[in-house]
Amino acid sequence: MTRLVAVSNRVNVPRPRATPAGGLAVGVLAAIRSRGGLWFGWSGEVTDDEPGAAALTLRQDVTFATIDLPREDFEPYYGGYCNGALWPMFHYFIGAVQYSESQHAAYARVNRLFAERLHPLLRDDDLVWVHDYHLIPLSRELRALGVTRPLGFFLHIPFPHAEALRALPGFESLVRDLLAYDLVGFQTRRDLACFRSAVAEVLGPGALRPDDFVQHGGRRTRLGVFPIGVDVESVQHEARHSLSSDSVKRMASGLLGRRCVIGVDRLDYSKGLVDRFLAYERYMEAHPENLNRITFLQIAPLSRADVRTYAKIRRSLEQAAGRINGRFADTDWTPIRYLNRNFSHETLMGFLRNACVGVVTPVRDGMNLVAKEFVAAQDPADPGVLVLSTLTGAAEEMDDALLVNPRDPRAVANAVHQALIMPLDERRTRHERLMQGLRRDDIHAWHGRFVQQLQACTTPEVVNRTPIPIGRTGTGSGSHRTNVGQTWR
Ligand code: ADQ
Repeated sequence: MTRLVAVSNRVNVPRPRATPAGGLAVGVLAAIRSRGGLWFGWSGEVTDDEPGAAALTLRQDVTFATIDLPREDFEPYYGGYCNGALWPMFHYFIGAVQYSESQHAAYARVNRLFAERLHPLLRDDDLVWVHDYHLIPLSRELRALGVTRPLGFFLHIPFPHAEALRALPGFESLVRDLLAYDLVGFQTRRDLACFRSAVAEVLGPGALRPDDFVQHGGRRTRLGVFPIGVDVESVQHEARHSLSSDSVKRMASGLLGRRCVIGVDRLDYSKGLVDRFLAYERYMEAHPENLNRITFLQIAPLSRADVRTYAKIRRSLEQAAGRINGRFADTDWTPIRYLNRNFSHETLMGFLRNACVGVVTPVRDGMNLVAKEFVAAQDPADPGVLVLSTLTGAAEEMDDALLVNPRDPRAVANAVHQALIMPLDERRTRHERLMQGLRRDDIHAWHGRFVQQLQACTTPEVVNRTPIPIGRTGTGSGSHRTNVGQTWR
């Protein structure tokens, strides 16, 4: 079987008791584990030296190949161009986009470094699958090194319409770089349609061919929709199993018989957390009879804490939670329990199972795996209800959730109320239908379909036959390396 080489900004080498990986990491690992292969990316360390060859670690048929990043490039690449320009632009926070030429140049340098360190590891029949917005120009850099084999790219976040994207300096090269891949995958049909609008803007509508192909400069790029899913059996198992764990028992007993409304998100402005708190305040205003009978648990571990916009959203949330709790709390009850903590995935699934309403209300999200995990974690005999933002990719598939506009506090408050009073029959019917979708488009279907389509791309040419040495190789001396502690991609 051909080997799968996955490339992402951050590689999470599994370690006992490590902090949990985000949605991307879970999906990538599932893909490589299904056929064996290599996962290449950043180690989480920065160095003052010239970054050396990739360090290789073998774990259960997966080779993890990691490189350090130059200290001077890391911040302008990661906090700067990736998360200060691309992330807000792709999530339609156009006013928050901070573009700088020097950050853009660091982005280009890091992508070149990725290509240079990855290239010697490639074998002639590898399938190369690149993940997410950090690595859009990797295609161009690999092509410049003579790589002609099929390259696939999957965008985990939304793709904005050309009308928005046009505001980003240099957007044309992002579009051209994406077209240097053979297969480009998106989460939803909407994202694909937006990418087509960007192709038409840059190359003219003539480049768009029927059946989702783009023809340009002698190359044909296939476009496709591959909605990421969850491992349904594994989530169900974790949710059941963790009910007897200490953390989940403590969570359940801390509710003192109250019903639980839950939100679980990375702390990110795209997740709509302030609007969610305000909507919950609206719910409490409208239903004083339920004060002291419901607890809203919001788990939001910090991410990208060094990026300015993230520090701001954190402050806004703390203020909103403090004000709302001050207004409604009683001596024996806190309406909103707000935790900036990571939990193991299994514990989280137990929390989701114990909740009767899941509130997933991002103002923009590529997919949102928590929505799917909430449904999969429920007890089918007495399932909870999902309140889901129409602005998530998940909403395209999950119309048996209660779909809401996350910016409309009255609509969200009404949906929370409807969820709390929904009769058992209706909850079961909705849950059953949602589960059918989750099983059909699970994590295995996601990577299986992508890899199959990548394999169907042009026959690859021989590039390099160097076998991969296994074992840890040096990458710059310890004293010059700094772990900058990024757990989330
Ligand atoms: P994220 O923005 O990270 O992913 P999401 O899809 O919700 O968002 O995935 C988060 C994952 O992290 C889930 O599996 C969740 O269980 C886990 N998680 C969240 N909070 C946690 C906590 N406190 N402790 C432990 N685990 C936690 C990006 C895109 C999404 C897209 C995914 C996958 O932004 O739109 O769905 O990639 O493609």
